[in-house]
Amino acid sequence: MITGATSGIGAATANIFAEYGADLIITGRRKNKLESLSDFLIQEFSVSVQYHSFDVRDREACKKCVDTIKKPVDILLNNAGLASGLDPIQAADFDDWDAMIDTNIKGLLNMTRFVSEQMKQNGEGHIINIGSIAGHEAYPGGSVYCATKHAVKAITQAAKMDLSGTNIRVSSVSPGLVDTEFSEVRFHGDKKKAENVYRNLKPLSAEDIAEIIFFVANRPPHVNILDTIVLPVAQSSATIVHRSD
Ligand code: NDP
Ligand code: 8X3
Repeated sequence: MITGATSGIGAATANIFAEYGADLIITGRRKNKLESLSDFLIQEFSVSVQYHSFDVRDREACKKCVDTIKKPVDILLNNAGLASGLDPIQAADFDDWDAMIDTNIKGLLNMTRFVSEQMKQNGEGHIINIGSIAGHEAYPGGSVYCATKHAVKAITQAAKMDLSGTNIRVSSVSPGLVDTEFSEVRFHGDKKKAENVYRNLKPLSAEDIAEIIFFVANRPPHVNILDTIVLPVAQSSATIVHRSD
C-alpha cells in the first residue's frame, strides 16, 4: 500500500514493486492519476492494483480505505507529504503550516494507526515512512517542514518500540534533493523557483529512492533497516549543495 502514488517517489515505487510482481494498493487525492497509473501497471506487469482516492488528513477516509481492503497489507509506504512555503518563522503562512503538520504528521499517523492494528492481528508486516534529510537537520525557512520530518523520525523509532516482540518491521528512508513535483508544490506552482532548487546539480531521481525502498523492503525477515539517509553526490547536508556554476 503506497500513499501519495500519483507522482514522484510514490509513483516510482509503485512501478518497481509491480515490475517484481507485487499486488498494489495505490492512494492519493488525484483520482485521474491513480486511474492511469493503475491501468498502466496492470497492463504492463499483470499485477492486481486497487486504487483509493482520498486525503490522508481525512481520518475517516483513511479508516474506510483500510477497512475496504480484503487482504492484509504486507507493506505500508507512508509517502504522501509536502513542503508548503519556505518563509521565515516570523512571516510564514498559517495555512502552509497546517497543511504540512496535518499531512506529514497526522496523515502518516492516521494510516499507521489503522494499518498497524491490522498487521498486529496478522502477525507480520512492514511500515516504511518517507522521512528526509530535513528530519535530521533544520534549515532556514524550513521550521515547520523540518519539524514534521523530525516527527517522522520520532514516530518511526517509537513505533518500532511499540511493535517490539512482533514480526512487524518499521523503517524510514530519508532523502535529500529529489527531482519530483515537490518543489513546485512547495512554491505553490512557481515553476521558475522550483527549477532553481535543482539548478546546475544532479539531484536524485524518484527512481533512485524507489530502488532504496525496494531494497529496504526486501531484506530477510530478521533484518530491520531503521533509517537510511540518501543524498545526491552534489549535496553534503541540508544546506550545503555544490552547483557547477
Ligand atoms: P510529489 O509532490 O511528487 O509527491 C507527493 C505525493 O503526496 C503526491 O502523490 C500527492 O498526491 C501526495 N499527497 C500530498 N498531500 C496529500 C494528502 N493530503 N493526501 C493524500 N496524498 C497526498 O513529491 P515527492 O515524491 O518528492 O514526495 C514524496 C515524499 O517524499 C514526501 O513525504 C516528501 O516530504 C518526501 N521527500 C521529498 C524529497 C524531495 O526532495 N522531493 C526529499 C525528502 C523527502 P495528490 O496530490 O494526488 O494527493
Ligand atoms: C525534502 C528535502 O532539503 O528540500 O525533504 O527539505 S529538502
